[in-house]
Amino acid sequence: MMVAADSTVRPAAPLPGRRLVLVSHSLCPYVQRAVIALREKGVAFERIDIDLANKPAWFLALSPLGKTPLLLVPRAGRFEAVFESAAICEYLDETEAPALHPAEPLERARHRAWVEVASATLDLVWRYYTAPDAAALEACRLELAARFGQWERALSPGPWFGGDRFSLVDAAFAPVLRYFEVFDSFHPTRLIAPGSKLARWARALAARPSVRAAVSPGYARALREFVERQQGELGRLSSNAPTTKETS
Ligand SMILES: N[C@@H](CCC(=O)N[C@@H](CS)C(=O)NCC(=O)O)C(=O)O
Repeated sequence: MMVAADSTVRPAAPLPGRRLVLVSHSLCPYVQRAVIALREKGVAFERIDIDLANKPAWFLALSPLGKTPLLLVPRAGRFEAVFESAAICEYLDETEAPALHPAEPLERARHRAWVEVASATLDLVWRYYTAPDAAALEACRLELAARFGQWERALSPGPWFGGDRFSLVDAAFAPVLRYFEVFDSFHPTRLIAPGSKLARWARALAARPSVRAAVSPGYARALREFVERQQGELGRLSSNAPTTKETS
């Protein structure tokens, strides 16, 4: 998924230190997963936001697909780079307490599979905010509604995806649901039925400190500006609606 080109710094190559470094982009939903995992575990890290429209050479040398997030792990005076959000979150889960994946193998496999569902949904979200006209937007909304219906059936009674423990699945879905907090503020999608398990889950995720800290205070405005630059139907609806009140 391609994201915004501006409002990012262009750092020099990070110098090896003792802390983990998360190479990020301010709007990237996959980065948010890694930040949430790091914060849930209370691990100190440095976040470096880069410009994905002008990728630094050091980043391209470390990230085979040229994508954020990238986790730089200090090792013997240099950095080892871990790429792909799932690999990063799994690495953090294997090295830092508390465990965010369930211990039971079948339940863990189910959680890993649902992380993939969250990733596939991010592709659909991209199609939603780039849909060229009202008919395409509505077609994507209906696809999303079918997905959201699946989640409602898969969700535990709560508060989290699998029950009473926050997990990596929660970290993977939180950025998906955050999009709709912003989109619904100017064009209601009616994807989350009031009183549903999904509504309660979305509220719990939005209030979770690790989730709130995964984006900067200007996120909602920056996301709307980014969507408006896509010049699709949702961007037009955003331009014609009042400014978002910041919720993050
Ligand atoms: N499968 C990757 C997806 C990461 C991804 O798509 N990152 C986007 C930003 S949200 C990116 O870096 N895009 C730049 C590009 O594709 O050139 C993951 O889970 O980490």
